[in-house]
Amino acid sequence: MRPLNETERAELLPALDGWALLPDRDAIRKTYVFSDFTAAFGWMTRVALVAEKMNHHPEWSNVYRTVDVTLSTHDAHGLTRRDIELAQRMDGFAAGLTKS
Ligand code: H2B
Repeated sequence: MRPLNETERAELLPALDGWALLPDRDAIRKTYVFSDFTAAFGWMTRVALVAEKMNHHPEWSNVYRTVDVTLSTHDAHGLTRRDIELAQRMDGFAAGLTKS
């Protein structure tokens, strides 16, 4: 895995919904707000199983119904296609569950 190049970034990042580059490291971040804790933790459980299968794990924290997620590929020291793929899977599982 190698970090995304400029062309790939220009194409892939704007297509993501609600994800933003961090100012201080090569990673993307999104905050999900669910209807309640059960929705938030249920979503985390589904994501965790996919992440484990992908062998690609999020940096995340949960407070009640909010889940704050940062994605980066540690082995590549930056953003790779794997982060984009996990972001898309997360958004897919969150569809219809978040308040925005
Ligand atoms: N998750 C993320 N986000 N980045 C990685 O580089 C990574 C990972 N590497 N999960 C995997 C595990 C690696 O440490 C193991 C040994 O395959």
